[in-house]
Amino acid sequence: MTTSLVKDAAGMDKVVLREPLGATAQVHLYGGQVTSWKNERGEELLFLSSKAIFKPPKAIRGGIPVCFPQFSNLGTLEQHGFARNRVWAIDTDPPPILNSSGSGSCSSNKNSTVDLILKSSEDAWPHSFEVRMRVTLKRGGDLAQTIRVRNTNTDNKSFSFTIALHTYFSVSDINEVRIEGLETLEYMDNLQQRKRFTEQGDSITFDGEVDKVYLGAPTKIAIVDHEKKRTIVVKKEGFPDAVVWNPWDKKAKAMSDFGDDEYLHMVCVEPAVIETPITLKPGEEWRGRQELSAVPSSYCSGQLDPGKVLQGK
Ligand code: TA6
Repeated sequence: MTTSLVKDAAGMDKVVLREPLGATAQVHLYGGQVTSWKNERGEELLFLSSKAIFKPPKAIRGGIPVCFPQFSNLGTLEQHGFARNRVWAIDTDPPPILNSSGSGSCSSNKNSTVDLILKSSEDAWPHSFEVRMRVTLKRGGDLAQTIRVRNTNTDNKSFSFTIALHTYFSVSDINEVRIEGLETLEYMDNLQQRKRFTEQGDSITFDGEVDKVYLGAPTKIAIVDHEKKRTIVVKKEGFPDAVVWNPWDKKAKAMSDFGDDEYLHMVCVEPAVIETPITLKPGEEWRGRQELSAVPSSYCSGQLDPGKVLQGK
């Protein structure tokens, strides 16, 4: 298992995680953002736009942006907060993962891990906080991400926040993708002024723009890529909601850092805290986690493997 700090083509710092069977992951210090997760065959499992801008203050379009302390634009801060537009630091407390020469190994266990931290500074948010993120590439290629928010206010003030791991998954063709696990749930539709509806389908498929916040979403959500015969399973803790987003063609064209046809090859499934913000008193800490795994999935007479996957069989 190795973890190393390198520069990307744009000269930005990123940490590369490797595990012995060949899977890798990359985390940019800018935004504390996972920007790549590849399986042992070198296949990229996350979507990163070919037009992504690796230059502050623009957020990197793709991977796993961290939306904190505000999801969306419902509040006083910029869209999706500022955590994704800040440079995070390697967290040396807990003990440094990377040694001074920028490489190191995790002798402690079979995983490759990096710890990052974002501390409050002169942000437009009048609170002291520490956000710690641990990204772990497990032996065999599963990717785990734990994020902790601590209120470090000294003025005895609580603060509330919403948060999401805005994960962009790579898919072969959005028209051949189903999402399992969110059926029958109540959701807020961002395309209809966040009005509430109940999901009717027996799974979610795509034939146009989708921007929905599912409330009280289950621990496990499956993204079934028919063409690739691959299912990505998202396991989440601490995030009661889940956002599903595909911009489709019109919105894709309107985004300068997104290719016109790239909507065909991505879907966002985002563990989130949206409906009920988290409130922390000074000294209190919140923790959320997502774990991503890619499993083979095949169809037989229309029965979806993910049903088994979701039930953990
Ligand atoms: O998660 C879905 C969403 O809130 C959409 O409404 C869309 O705005 C998307 O996030 C991307 O937001 P961004 O600020 O990264 O362009």
